[in-house]
Amino acid sequence: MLNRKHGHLHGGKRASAWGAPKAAAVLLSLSWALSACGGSGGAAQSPVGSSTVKFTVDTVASGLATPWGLAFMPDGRMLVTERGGQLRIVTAAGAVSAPLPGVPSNIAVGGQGGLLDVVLDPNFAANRRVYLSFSEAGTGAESGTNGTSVWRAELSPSGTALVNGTVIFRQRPKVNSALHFGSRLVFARDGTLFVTLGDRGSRSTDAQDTSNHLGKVVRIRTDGTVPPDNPLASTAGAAPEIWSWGHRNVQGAALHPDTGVLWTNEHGPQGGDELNIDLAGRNYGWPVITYGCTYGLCGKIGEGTAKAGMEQPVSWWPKPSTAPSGLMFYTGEGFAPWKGNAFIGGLAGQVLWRLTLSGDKVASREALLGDRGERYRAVVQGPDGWIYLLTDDSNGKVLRLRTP
Ligand SMILES: [Ca+2]
Repeated sequence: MLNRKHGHLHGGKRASAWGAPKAAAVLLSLSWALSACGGSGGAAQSPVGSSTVKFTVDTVASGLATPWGLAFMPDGRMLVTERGGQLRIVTAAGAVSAPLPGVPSNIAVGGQGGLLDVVLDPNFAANRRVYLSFSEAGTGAESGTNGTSVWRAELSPSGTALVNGTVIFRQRPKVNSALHFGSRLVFARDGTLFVTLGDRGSRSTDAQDTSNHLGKVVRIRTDGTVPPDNPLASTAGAAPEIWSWGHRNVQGAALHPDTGVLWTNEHGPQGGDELNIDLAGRNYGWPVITYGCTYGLCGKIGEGTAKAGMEQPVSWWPKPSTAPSGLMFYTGEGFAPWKGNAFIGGLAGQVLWRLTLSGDKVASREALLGDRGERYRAVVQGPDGWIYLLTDDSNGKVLRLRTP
């Protein structure tokens, strides 16, 4: 039962998905079937299957309060954020540290907001720099509002605190909302930092308005300044940090290992979650074009699914929405058949997606771990070549997938 595989992506120029009602039914039935198989319990479990690989799921750590971001340090330990505002160190053996002091003091915790992603500087071994994204509470005239910000700090020599913390980026404008903070942090190969942002669930035109940071991916230097080759750096009236726009809520991002190009995934409307190749100066359509419909009554959104000058997703998810979070391209040796595959966590979908790629196209898509009933927030390749996941729960876990 576990060795079944989803159908293949349809060809053609338009974005494709397993979007036909029949395919959606297959997805549903598979996920239902998976839920009836397998079991869990204990730190290490019996090998479970995919169409190509048997693997074991280890619970490395548990008891994490809604973990959101995970970054491996050179010594193999992990920095893990908890949405409530704590940054902890988790060892490979599963020991969880006390919260590290030195995180931002004005985190707006609530709804989807809080302490979110974490990434190490590419030169961490020398400069000990750590970057955190978080929803920052407004003060003064901005009291009652919030927005995604990026905190740069250094891990102290003893490794027990962050020091010299400072905000290097603030999403403008701050909004009174608990929704759509985006918030993945990814270093480009040139040392600039991508920050993915959401539309804050606010005015629908914001994601198309390049004078603000709502519904954008931005690219900054680590001192917060703007790289002069950003696509709108010389455009009057534009926010110069912008890399791409027309996004709804981007919660997965990674560089393609062969090309170095940024790929992102985002929460679309109902039946409109997307995977995109995220290129400079491109408009990804929200809310003018999109797949899917409004949550609730499934009302029409925008003008349709395609428009000149707006990008199509590489792949998208029909109803039921999977709610993608986290993105990782596998480059390790432990899962040799999976080399080059993309992995995406599903929150509402409660699966780990494995996508096979053919160049810039998605060739197939397989749902893993559907038997566990867990929401997958982040997916990261460990230095040991295994796949690490964060589960989105008040008793959140670090999981490790390894071959038996
Ligand atoms: Ca789009």
